[in-house]
Amino acid sequence: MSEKKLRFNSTLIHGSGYKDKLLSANVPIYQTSTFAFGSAEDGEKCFLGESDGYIYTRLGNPTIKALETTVARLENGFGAVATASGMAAVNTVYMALLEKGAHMIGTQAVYGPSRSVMEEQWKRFGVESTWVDTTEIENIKKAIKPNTKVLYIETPANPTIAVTDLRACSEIASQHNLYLVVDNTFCSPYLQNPLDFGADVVIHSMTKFINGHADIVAGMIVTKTEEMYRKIRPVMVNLGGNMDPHQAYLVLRGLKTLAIRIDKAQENAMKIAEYLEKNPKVQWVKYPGLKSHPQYELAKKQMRGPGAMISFELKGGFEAGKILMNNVKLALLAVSLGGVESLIEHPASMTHSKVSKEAKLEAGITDGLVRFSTGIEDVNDIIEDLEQSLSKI
Ligand code: LCS
Repeated sequence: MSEKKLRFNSTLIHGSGYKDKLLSANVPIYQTSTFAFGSAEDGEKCFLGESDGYIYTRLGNPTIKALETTVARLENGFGAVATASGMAAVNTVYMALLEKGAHMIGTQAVYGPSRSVMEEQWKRFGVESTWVDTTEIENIKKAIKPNTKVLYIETPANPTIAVTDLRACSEIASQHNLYLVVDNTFCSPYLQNPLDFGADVVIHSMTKFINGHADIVAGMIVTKTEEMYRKIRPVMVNLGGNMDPHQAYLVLRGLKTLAIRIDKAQENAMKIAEYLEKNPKVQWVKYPGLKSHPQYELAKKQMRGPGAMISFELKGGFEAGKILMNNVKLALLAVSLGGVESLIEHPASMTHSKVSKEAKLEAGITDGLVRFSTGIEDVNDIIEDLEQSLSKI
């Protein structure tokens, strides 16, 4: 790796700094669980942290390390910890930063399991949580208690595409001594770098835009400081939520085209959002690139582009949603997001079905809400497909 700090698009390709004797163009897959030591002394040095040798893949592996280095650089962080899934990243962070008697404030409309695991599982261990509409900063201030330790933000949020002010959250977090954790999955580091706005930790489901090809599940935690990295890494290692080397190889491959994939997907998304906004079957459209988005100006300030995720409400509610889902032919009726293929889903009955009805309504997840993850197909084909399926309603 040269000393020169590479720009974003070059970091996507060369950011791992990996080089071996054979000068292989790609980071090899070190498909091994364990690494032999040259001698007892070498082994001792590895365990004492006095050498950068590898011990055991759950603790570290060169393929995984290459991915961690690249994503840490893309997020302007000190270091990164790769995990088996986005949820492994979320739970590792919860475990590292919260304990019995501690309280967390989170964005009301987050990815369903990030909230339900807190309310159903972590609660059993004495961790309290309050979920508020974080687009209104006053709601966060009101929810702070003496035992609040973490402010957990998802922006744009899944599935409402609501945008929360990162700078304002970081100010509150520092005033009240809270850790600010941001799930940056919907943007990827190409569109938003929460650590630059004062966040302490960034989480990614790399299953989505970072990998981008709907062929693996993976997660990443990026920390701003070395101290935070040292707090989180052992939790991942001991919890056992590590990534697999083959998974890391695939993400490294997908990551290389992150910028060109998102450029194309968000160009498509803008046209689709404009089309949907004019369609008489549609009540409203939420897309940060539309002036009608409630946080349009804020999104322009903290995001480098509006992204590829759109949500919209059908006038005909649940029934209309079902008709739409059953008639689309190009977009896949599927959960997940951020891949090269367009996906359409119905949060109320799919991703957020485990969230209580009251919590769903409070968070704006209505029965007629549709979430669209824009792919990189020809936009005319996507719009024609939506047109023919919306006409069936
Ligand atoms: N954070 C966000 C914002 C997500 O959208 C997801 C998954 C996760 C974390 C968890 O990541 P995973 O463990 O799946 O890698 N979101 C999904 C969704 O909207 N549909 O299916 C999965």
